[in-house]
Amino acid sequence: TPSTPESAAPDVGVQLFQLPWTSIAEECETTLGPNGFAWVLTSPPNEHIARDEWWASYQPVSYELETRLGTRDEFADMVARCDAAGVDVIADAVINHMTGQDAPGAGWAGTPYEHYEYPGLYTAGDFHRCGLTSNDDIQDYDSREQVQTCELVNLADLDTSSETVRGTIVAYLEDLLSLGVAGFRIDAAKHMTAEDVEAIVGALPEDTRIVSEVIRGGGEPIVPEEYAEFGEVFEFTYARDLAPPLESGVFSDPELEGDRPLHVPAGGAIVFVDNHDTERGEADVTYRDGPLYVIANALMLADDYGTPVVYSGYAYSDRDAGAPTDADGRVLGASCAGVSGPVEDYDDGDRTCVHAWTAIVGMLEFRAFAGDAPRLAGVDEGDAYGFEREGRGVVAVNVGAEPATVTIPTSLPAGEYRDVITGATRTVADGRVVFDLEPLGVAAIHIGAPTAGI
Ligand code: ARE
Ligand code: CA
Repeated sequence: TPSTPESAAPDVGVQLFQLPWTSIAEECETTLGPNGFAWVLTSPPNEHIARDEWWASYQPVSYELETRLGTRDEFADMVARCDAAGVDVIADAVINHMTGQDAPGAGWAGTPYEHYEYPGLYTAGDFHRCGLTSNDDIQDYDSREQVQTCELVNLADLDTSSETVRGTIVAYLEDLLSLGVAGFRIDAAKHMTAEDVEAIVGALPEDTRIVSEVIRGGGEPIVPEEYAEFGEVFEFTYARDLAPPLESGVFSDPELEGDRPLHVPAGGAIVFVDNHDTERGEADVTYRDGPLYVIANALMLADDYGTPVVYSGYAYSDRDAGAPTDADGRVLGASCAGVSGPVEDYDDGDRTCVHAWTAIVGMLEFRAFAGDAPRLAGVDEGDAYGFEREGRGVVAVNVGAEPATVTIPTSLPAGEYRDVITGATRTVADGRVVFDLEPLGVAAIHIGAPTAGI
């Protein structure tokens, strides 16, 4: 029986939304590294408008690495400490646009700006003014031209076809690489042509990891596949398919098992249950759903499609509300030490700490042992469902409000196994494993954790 994981390279990432650099460094050392997370996605690291909402981060004023999440030195220290803990840092790169404020102002670090004037960086001629809609805003996502040359919610849209604009962006990304980041989430990639994004990232070292945010929209002409040519992409269809069975209990769906329409090829897909936009929008299952959210994450982490990124943010009742700050507006640090799962009632601003939850950590262990073994056809019994990763592990969930039992045929050797979720003993005998599951329960066993043979 193998006692070391099948996959030498851990692949799971975590998005630590609006967490300060000093806290991310600590999480890398105490939680992410030890539990086998491969990478962390940070919020944007460059100077932004001075406003309290979290989305101030998405309105760049300059490429100075000074934000309410920390200073340049703190960012550099975080990258070094995460790297030493075996965790790559992926920075959120907001390069499609600058600010969306009509009035002039000063950024977080004091840099003055106007809507289309950013001293030392860009002047009015560096921006698209599409002239296709009344206020130059995107109105029709069915129009490629509008989406890529008009403004996303009034955000001054950089002319990324311009060599000088590209050069300025590349210099910013190179600065981050010089501090040791492994790659970038390309924010709003859909709003730049694939050609423009490719030209920009093509100027960076070949091993730079690129993950483009291109939200798949029903029938829209711009699709993630265009951006999968030169990097990875977030596959939004995955979360959309994952959620409905959690409500209905009907899992036997060919779209979940095998053939996946509207999904980019697995090798280039980053999958997630939710992210900072979808938890405030389209996602049906979020931290608010407690155990159901655990189930969604467990199914994703057990799956053989794509590279998962776990989302870890903070509780809110106002969708615009930023993370809690000190009197100077700096976001307060937070530690996830000792957080073992979701709680019933969150106060606004509480960190969810999803990456520290026992079940998530257990599923990372499962995933490491599952390696690249294929996902076998599942067994759907009432509100319970489970499947095997061939010869490597078995996972089961119960989305119902009553206890449930599901029997899953398995090729795992007969014996007793430690359930990585509950710590209970689960028995494989006669080529099957019978899981007795709590209401909204999860169970998972893998070949690396037998407790006894039979
Ligand atoms: C804020 C205010 C606006 C104001 C603007 C300028 O909310 O009212 O006009 O500032 O002052 C985030 C927030 C926005 C915020 C923005 C800037 O979500 O509310 O605007 O920051 O501060 C599209 C894009 C996709 C984008 C989503 C939000 O295609 O790239 O919209 N996602 C990324 C980030 C966001 C961020 C931005 C981009 C901007 O993840 O957090 O915005 O940097 C269909 C389409 C999608 C489309 C979606 C929503 O599904 O298929 O492509 O997503 O509709 O419109
Ligand atoms: Ca654009």
